[in-house]
Amino acid sequence: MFSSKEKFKSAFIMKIETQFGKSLEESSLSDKYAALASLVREAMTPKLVATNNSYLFNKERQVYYFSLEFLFGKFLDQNLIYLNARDMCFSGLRDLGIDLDELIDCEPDAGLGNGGLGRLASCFLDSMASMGLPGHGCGIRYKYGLFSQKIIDGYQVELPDNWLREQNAWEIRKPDKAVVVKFGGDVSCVFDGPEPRFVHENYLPVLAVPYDMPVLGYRNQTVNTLRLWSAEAVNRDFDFASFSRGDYMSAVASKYQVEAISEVLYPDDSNYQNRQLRLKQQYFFVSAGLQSIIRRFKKGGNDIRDFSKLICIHINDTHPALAVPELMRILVDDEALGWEEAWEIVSSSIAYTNHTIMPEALEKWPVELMQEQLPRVYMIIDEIHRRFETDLYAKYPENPEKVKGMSIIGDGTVRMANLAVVGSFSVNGVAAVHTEILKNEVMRDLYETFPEKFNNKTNGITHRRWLLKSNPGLSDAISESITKKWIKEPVALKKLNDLKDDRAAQEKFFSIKRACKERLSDYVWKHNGIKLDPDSIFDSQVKRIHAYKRQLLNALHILHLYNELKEDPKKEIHPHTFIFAGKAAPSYYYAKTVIKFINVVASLVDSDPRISEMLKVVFLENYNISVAELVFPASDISEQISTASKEASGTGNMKFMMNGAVTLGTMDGANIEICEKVGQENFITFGLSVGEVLGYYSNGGYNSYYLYENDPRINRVLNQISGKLSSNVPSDEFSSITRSLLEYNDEYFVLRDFDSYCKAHRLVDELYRDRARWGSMSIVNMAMSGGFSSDNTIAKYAQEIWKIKPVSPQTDRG
Ligand code: 26Q
Repeated sequence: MFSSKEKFKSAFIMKIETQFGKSLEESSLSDKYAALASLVREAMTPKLVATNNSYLFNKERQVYYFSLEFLFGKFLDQNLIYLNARDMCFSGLRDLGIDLDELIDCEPDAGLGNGGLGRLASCFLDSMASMGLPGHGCGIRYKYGLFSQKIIDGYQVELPDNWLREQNAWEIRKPDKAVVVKFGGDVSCVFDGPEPRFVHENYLPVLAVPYDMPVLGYRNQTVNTLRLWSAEAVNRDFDFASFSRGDYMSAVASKYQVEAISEVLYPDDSNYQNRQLRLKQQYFFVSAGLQSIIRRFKKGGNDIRDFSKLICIHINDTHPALAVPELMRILVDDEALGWEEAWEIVSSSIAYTNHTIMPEALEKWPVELMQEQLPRVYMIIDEIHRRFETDLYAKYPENPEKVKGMSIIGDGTVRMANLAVVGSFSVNGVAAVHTEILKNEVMRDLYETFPEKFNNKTNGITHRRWLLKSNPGLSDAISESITKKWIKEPVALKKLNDLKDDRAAQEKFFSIKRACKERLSDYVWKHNGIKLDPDSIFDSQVKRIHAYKRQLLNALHILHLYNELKEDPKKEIHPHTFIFAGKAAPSYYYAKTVIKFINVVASLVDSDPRISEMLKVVFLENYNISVAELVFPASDISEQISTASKEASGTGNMKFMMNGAVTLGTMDGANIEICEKVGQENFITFGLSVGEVLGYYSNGGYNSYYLYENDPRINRVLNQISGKLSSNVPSDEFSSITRSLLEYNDEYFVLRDFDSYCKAHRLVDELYRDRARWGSMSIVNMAMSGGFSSDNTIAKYAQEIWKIKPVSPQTDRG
């Protein structure tokens, strides 16, 4: 970044003076952070320009990853590492009496995502840039990211996440690249030429202004772009027409109505209200993104007929599925192509990833809402639907039910998953078992109709963020023992297998793990005022709170363990710290009750001095990327306990494994592949299989009440939670939990898997006491984790779906 430390120091001081008009001494911590971040961004700019130029004139295919979510976390530390400038900055700042780590902490997390899907998008951008691949992101610049969570008296309370309060050092506003997106209005057909034309009038124009964020490749020449769109009123200040009519208030109101589109990220919640704004968000960024891609495409001197040869649009779940009709609209209405020609282009440019198999989570939009907000786009969806249905009736004349099931419009709604499958050339699931369930269950008929489109791409995570950056101690030790090759080629981690039974290597690993536990304990002490014991087993379940992820199973087991310890004063277990973290959607009552339940169990355990020597439960507030980066390195056990068949893949499982934790998990999602890679002996599994769960769903035969009556452990914990667990909790506090388990026959098989889960925990205790055994398990997990680097996943997307190759930016400026 700078040729010498001295040059860096003077540039830093100069930056503070010019940016803030202050001397170094007068500047605050956040001034110093902002100055350093600007310097780093400036250092990336020449590469950004060179990368863009090489893409513009290079006739190679490029991919645009469309996602409503990108969950990056902080940038500064990572960018310094990628630029190979961290050590120099650290020492230069130390000379000036500044602690780099304090500056790094100053940056707010970019939390523009809910969880797995959003983080996956960020990992993918990281891998694309680090592999020199021409791949960009396209999303929304939400003013507020996912809500920030406080735990007050054991309950979740939501606060706005105002991450843009201070200037965002990483973005570049590009007002000259703004485009207009149209909402509402009327469409008429005009016959004034050889072909009829559709004219859209009386619409509400919304200005989409791009903010570009640089996505830096690891120590290479590539800097790709994440383009985030912000909604503004077309006339920024006022609608002068209404202003001059004296209608000041409605002019102001309309400005806020427009800006609301990019105001806030929606929490993952299938029962959400105010759907209209979410639909507008989807169309807003899809339309803006496609318009800007086409503008740039033409600027490169390309013919629109070559679009699919040079461009691939990847849609992250169905949230951007309006790309299908919107690209049709642009090609037919704006570019005057015929329908068939346009359809050929669209359906060979768009690829779709599905992230859920839960039918109730598949997106559907009411037809009236679409007609009202997106009249022209709806006409196009209707035409795609009509043509598809006609083909299907010809193919399955004897089976109208089958045709109806696959239709794009049905029951007064637009079915986004069907639209996405029909309009794309590739449909992928995110783990082998998930793809099989899609093909054989959820999308069986669509798979039969388009078998060639379906493929699997098991998720991955960037080892650069989740090991190199977040666990520097472990990274250094790995590099010392197997060289640094793994950083560029993560499968090289496999060499660690040679050390699995090396006692010295194991002890080195344990001492690093201990240091990571101390680091997390310091954080918990500072933020939660709770003391953790770094010599205990750290057993973590960190992820969104959802019934199918079964945080409840974990909490019920802890309550049972408490009962056992209480009952038998001679019983001893290795001291155990159960760590929970995660947010519940604000309107998801059941999930919020589970949070309260965990916190009540935590206090119960704490209230007994003898038991609290062996058992500790903590719920970490406000789980986000920065908290995740402390938890993964510090954990011994990774709880991945979803009901088999429900977790599409999971990616936290991979982050734990990479940091040497052993998985305690069901045979679900990517757990199955992790278990295959590390071997049964290095993975602790329990519970029903996918086949058994699906069998129960289709044939019945499960009776949760029977287990309640016949398993005394279950009987006891359920009676406890419907009685008085704590003096300040009303006795019906947890009735939604007991009802879900007993009255609704335990949809997620919590009680069915309880016994097996308890046994798995006993095994954990036994294995952990055998240090050599545990050390070996941990090392094998790290060694095999390279296979789950998103570099491998992206290599497969690039080869098998996108057909893109690395492009080397032409630069001699470093
Ligand atoms: C829905 C309606 C309204 C507003 C928001 C939403 C919404 C938002 C986010 C629905 C779903 C999501 C996110 C889903 C998600 O993160 N799925 C996870 O994706 C991971 C990456 O593929 C998988 O590893 C996980 O298994 C899957 O749960």
